[in-house]
Amino acid sequence: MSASAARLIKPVLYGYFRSSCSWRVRIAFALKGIEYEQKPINLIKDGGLQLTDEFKKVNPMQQVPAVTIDGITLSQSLAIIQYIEETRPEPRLLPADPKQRANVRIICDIIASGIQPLQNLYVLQKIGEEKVQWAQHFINRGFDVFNAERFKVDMSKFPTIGRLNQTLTEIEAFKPVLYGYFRSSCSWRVRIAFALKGIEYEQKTIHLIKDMLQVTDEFKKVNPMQQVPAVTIDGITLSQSLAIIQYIEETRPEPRLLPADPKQRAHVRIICDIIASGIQPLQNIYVIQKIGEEKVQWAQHFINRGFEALEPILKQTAGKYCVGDEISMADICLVPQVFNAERFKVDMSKFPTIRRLNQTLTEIDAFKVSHPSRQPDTPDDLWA
Ligand SMILES: N[C@@H](CCC(=O)N[C@@H](CS)C(=O)NCC(=O)O)C(=O)O
Repeated sequence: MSASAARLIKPVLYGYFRSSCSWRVRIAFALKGIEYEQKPINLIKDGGLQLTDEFKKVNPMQQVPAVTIDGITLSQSLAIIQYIEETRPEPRLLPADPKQRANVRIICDIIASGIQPLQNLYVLQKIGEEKVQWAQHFINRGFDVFNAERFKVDMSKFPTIGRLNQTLTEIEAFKPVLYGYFRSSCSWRVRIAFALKGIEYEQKTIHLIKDMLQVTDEFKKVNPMQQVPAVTIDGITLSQSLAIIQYIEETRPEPRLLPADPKQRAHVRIICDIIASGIQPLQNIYVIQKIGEEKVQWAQHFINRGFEALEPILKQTAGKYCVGDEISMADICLVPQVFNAERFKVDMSKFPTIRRLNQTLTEIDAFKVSHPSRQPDTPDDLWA
C-alpha cells in the first residue's frame, strides 16, 4: 500500500478504558483532532485478552495501547504519541524550545518509567495482597518530585540570565557534569551517548548502595526523583536518561542517534520504551530492596518477559544494529540491559538476535569506554 493510501485509513487504537497508557493516546488523538477507531482489549476478562496469541502479534509486549497507523503497527504510548506528533504536528505537543522540551520529557519519563510500571496489572498480580500499599508507595514517591521548584521556572522572562548562561556554558569549566554510578544501566546509556557524540564531560559519583547518596537532601536538589543519571548541561539540570539523550541529540545532532525516517524513529522509541519502562524499572534497586529474598527470580522474570517481546521486534527491525544499519538510542538502551540480564543470570540463548546485536555493539569504542568496568568509581576488583 502506498504511503498516501495508508494515510486515508483511520488509525486503530487497541486499548482499554481504564488503562492510563491508552488514555494518554486517546488524549493525543483528541487534541490533534484525529479520528480513530477503538478495539477494546479487556485486560481482565477471560484472563486478559492482551495475553492471547492474536494480540501478541499486534504487540509482543502484550500490553495496551497499540496503534495501527499509516500502514505500521506501533506500541509504547510515548513512542506512539511522538510518531503522531512528527507526522501530524498541529497543534504542537512538544514545545519549540529544546530546554522546555527536555522538561516535558522528564515529566513524561518520571510517570512512564518511574510510576506507572510499578502499578501495572502484571506487577500488582505478582505482588498480591500488599498491592494497595505497594502502589501507594510508588505513586507517592513519584508525585513528590512534582513539587520541585525547577519545573516552574519560565526562563524566557530572564533574558540577561539567559545571555550570561550562554556565554558561561562555552567556558571549559562548564563542561556537562554527569551524576552517575558505574553500574547503573541508565547512567551507562548517557555515557554511551556522550561517547558517540564525542562530548567531553565530568563525572560525579553518586554511590547508590554504600552511602545511598541518591537519597541525600543535597542530591534531591539535583534530581528530586533521587535516581541517577542527572546531567547539568547548558545551564540546566536534567534527569531521566532518555530525556537527557534526546536533549543532547537536539542540541548536538551529529552523529545522529534517531533515524531520519519517522517510522524508523518510532521503532527506535518502541525499543527504548520497552527497556526503559517495561524492564529496567522492575529491577531497580528500590524495587529489588522491597522484594527481598526473591529478587533474582523477580528480576529474571521481568527481564525474560521484556526480552521475549524484544526478540521478535528486533528480528523485524534490525540490520547491523537494532533498527537498520545506523547506531541509535535503541542500541544505547539495549547493551546496558543485556549487561544486567547477564548479572541476573538470564539464559540468553533464547534471544539470538539480542545476543548478536549486543556482541556487535560491545565491540564499538563508545560502548567500551563507557562500560561499568572502566569508570572512575569502578571498584578495583571489578575493573577490567
Ligand atoms: N527512568 C529513569 C530511571 C533511573 C533509574 O532507575 N536509576 C537507577 C539506577 S539505573 C537509580 O538511580 N536507582 C537508585 C534507587 O533506586 O535508589 C532514567 O531513565 O533515568
